[in-house]
Amino acid sequence: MRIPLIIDTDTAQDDCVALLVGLLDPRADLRAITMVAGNVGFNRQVQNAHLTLNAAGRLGEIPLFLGCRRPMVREWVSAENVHGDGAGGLEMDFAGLNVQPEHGVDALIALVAAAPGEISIVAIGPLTNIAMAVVKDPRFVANVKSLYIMGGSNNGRGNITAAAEYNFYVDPEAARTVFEAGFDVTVIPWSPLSLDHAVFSREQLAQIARIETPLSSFFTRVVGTTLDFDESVGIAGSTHPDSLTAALLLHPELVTQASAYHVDVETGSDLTRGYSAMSWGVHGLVPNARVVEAVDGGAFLSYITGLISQNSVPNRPFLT
Ligand SMILES: [Ca+2]
Repeated sequence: MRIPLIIDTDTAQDDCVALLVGLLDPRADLRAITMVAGNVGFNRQVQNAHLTLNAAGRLGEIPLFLGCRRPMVREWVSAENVHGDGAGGLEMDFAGLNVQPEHGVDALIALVAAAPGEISIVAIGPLTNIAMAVVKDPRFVANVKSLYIMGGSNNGRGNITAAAEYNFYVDPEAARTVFEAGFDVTVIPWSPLSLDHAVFSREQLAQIARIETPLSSFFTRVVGTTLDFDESVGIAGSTHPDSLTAALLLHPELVTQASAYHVDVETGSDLTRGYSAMSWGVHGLVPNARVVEAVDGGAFLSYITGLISQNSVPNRPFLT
């Protein structure tokens, strides 16, 4: 049975891989892509989404909606120092490519309202769009089947600060709003889960590059550019928390350990802005999320490798 989903993304690097999961996995029924301010410049993120659709040969087939262009309360903080343009310098002719006229938040609200309880959302950027939909439509939470969130750390290290993971740091008010809203939430944290189970080594990436499909070339180009940065911060390869999040919705059998937690996000402090307090049940708090603690990392690598071994025909030539 196919799983209907929407991917809410700040498209750069592993977001592109997550979109490929939604585009290429036969279990995925990708209804829409919604864009949120995050990793790199907003318009560049839109281009990166188009590049990914093109790599999959699906340009123009999936509606792309533009959501919030900045966090709810704070100034936007980019991760361009990590991601560059987010696509390894890949370009194409973007002429004539359209986005939907409706705002991304309205699209999220309308799409799940049209199929109440059927559509899951994979949220792999700052949670601004999701929080705004919560604020705007009191029925939104109940209409969403499940919400898969990449963000925070489970009593582990941050990436943008010692305390905080990027997505929650950028819009902590949105993250807090979402965790208080009552969704059926699954969290895929940065640390320790993604660092332990969703890092591809240079050797593994070289094997993927040798597949030599258009998709493996795209993957190698987009993912490879952050390797030097990753190694400079002590990570032995490319990181794939966003694609893992999409994969776990479609293939829950990849999860080997998960527990109920109470998750809240710090909004009041400068030092720990965006810190995710994940309470594992001993503090008397009511659980509001399922946090993934371990996955089968080998099976995840095999899954991604299988996806990009498929033959696709890009709609337009890539310009490099
Ligand atoms: Ca992302």
